[in-house]
Amino acid sequence: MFQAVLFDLDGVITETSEYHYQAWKMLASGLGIKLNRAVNEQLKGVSREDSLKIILRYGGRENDFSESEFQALAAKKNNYYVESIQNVSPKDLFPGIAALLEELQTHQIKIALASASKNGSFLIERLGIKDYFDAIADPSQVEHGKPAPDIFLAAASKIGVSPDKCIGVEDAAAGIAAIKAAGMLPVGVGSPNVLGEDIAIVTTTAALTFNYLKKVWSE
Ligand code: B16
Ligand code: MG
Repeated sequence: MFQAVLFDLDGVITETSEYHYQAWKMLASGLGIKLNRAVNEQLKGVSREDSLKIILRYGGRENDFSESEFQALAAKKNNYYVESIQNVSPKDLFPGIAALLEELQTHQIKIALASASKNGSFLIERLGIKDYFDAIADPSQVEHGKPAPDIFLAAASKIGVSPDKCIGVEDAAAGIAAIKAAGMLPVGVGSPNVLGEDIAIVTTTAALTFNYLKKVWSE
């Protein structure tokens, strides 16, 4: 039986990608770069710094900033973003997530966050689910972002559960790759076209129940 479930945040627990998009758009327009949703798709699950690199490359401005200017741009985007998530509340939780956390806790399954976001802790507090989490892996402490396994391995290590007893839940292809590389069982939220035909996938988080995870684990 699995002993832990490791959750991605954006796209699994709640939808913050629109807030990220608006914040990046504001930053980019100040640099004369016009962002669109297709570019935003490439930023899902990708760290703040790597997202900025993608945007600057897209706008042909990758060589225009010193390291300190680059860091200032990343900080400016984060200020826009943090301002926009101040009113996030429990009603922004995706369907079924609160019930799943409750069920996992009842069955003494450990729960951890494996998000690329440095705002993860603030968000799960605003969403009213922080008490369910046994650990939050710190993305600023891991060397490689998704698709590398680092953040999932860090989460498992923090709760003291062996990777082969963990389920990882993700909505991004890079995240599924990270879970596989960590030697964990992936469960995708989304479509097989994006996440792969070879893993268990739900189209809505409402289908993520303890019984569903048990079934996937036993197959
Ligand atoms: P921050 P996830 C990711 O969250 C987002 O999908 C991605 O768009 C964002 O750039 C990244 O977190 C870093 O976020 O700037 O708040 O540190 O999907 O890994 O939960
Ligand atoms: Mg995600």
